[in-house]
Amino acid sequence: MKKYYLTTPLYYVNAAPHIGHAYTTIAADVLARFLRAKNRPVHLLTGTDEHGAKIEEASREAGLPVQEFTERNSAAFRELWQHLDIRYDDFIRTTEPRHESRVQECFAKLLKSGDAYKGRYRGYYCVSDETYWTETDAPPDEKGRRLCPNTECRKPLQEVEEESYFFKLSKYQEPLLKHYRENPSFLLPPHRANEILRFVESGLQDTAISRTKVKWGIPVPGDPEHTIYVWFDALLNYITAPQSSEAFTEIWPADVHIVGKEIYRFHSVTWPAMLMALGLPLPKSVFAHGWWTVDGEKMSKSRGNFVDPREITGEFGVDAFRYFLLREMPFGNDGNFSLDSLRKRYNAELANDLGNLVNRVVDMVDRYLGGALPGRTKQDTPSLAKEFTAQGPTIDAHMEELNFCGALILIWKCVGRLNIHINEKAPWKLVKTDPEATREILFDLVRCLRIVAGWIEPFMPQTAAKMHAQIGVRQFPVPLSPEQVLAGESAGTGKILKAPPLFPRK
Ligand code: ME8
Repeated sequence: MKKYYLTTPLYYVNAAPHIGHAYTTIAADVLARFLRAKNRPVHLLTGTDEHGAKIEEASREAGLPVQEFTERNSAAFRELWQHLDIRYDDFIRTTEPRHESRVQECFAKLLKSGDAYKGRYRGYYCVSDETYWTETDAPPDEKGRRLCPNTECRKPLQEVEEESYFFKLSKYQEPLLKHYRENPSFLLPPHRANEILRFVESGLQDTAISRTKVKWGIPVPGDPEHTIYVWFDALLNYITAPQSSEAFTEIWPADVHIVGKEIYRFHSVTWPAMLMALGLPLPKSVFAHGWWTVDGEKMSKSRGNFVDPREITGEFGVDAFRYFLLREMPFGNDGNFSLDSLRKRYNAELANDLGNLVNRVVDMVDRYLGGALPGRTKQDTPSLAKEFTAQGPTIDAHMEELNFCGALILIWKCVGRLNIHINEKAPWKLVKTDPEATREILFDLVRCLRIVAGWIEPFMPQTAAKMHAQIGVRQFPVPLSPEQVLAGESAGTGKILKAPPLFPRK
């Protein structure tokens, strides 16, 4: 059975991973966990992009041999993913032999078909973005400098003239436009599609795909004076990672490439054109999410304001960090990160709304039922758990559309509903007159908490596990959907577990 194949970008190893890298990878992990919980076979690929001028320069600045430098920095990404509870299925480094040899094969194939040819490149190059720019893309500013036209970058460009291999991108202009027209869910989210359509309609130029001035790269087969342009090399990772043709057919075509908006063009124009040239099916969609600023400013080396995920998790925990990133900024939009807004959401939504709720319910079961979990009552009257179950399909639809924020908003509406319900029913009063009705209410509340725990598992796996332990879920596999929760109850067994608050107030 074909697996749902999702990917993150391969991150450059020039510097330590920051909140932006964590964001994309957490989003991919959340989607993968959601799908696994639905018993969908999933393949999540991430990795590191290790060749090219940018890495060569950074290793020189660090005073380390480039291999050692990339080794060390790639490991930092893997360690961070472990820390952030990212469960990927494969991690690819572009310096691995499995990748390098297949990149050379692809290059040779394009040479043979005539889709790659030798020429001469004259123009400008941004090392930071590893991007070619033309004279008209980057006119000189008032000081006579040519700066990278990417507004997120604006670094000075290098003037380059060198012999270069080119990829016949121009040939794919019409086929690309046709593909976009016929596959409206290829360019996601829809509000970003126009930018790509305008760009392709305005005319595609052939692009350079090799460098002679950069030594740290994969040699062009049969012409080792040239190394393969880092983007041509890196994009291919999505197909070089599977080791065998069986593994390849299990995952390809990818279901979604999740990328930041600044590399959307590479993924929605260059990459599908490369695949067409290689005679391979195209991914089903490319999803570009927005960018984080920090306290209203762009993150940059000169400002020194890169947010280190470990600093945040050290204070607030891994789950709160994962939750905040996906709750604060709708996936696809831009947003701002600040400790202040993180603290506000932490205290209001995690400590108060959810943490307190779990505490209250566990406490009441302890007090009024001696800690024994309430079992199904005789009538099983219309209950909140049934109302919650009706929300399941909408939450699932949001998740499938990568609308993580929408899903969380809906889940928290349910959490709010539980808090109101407790206040209205006031079990602490009711227990004095009607213990059976109290039991029924507590049974419903525990069931609802089990449903909530299943919904939040993709976002906050540690919290879901703690909730399951506290509310007596001993089944394996743990019930993660409302249907599984409702089907899996054994009446009146087990005990609640009293535990410290899920989210101590900050
Ligand atoms: O571009 N906000 O790697 P990279 C949100 N190697 N996301 C951000 C972000 C921010 N401020 N900053 C970075 C490369 N990201 C290439 C990719 S793929 C074949 C090659 C995230 O290390 C976002 O996902 O610069 C963005 O696309 C990625 O990091 C860029 O990582």
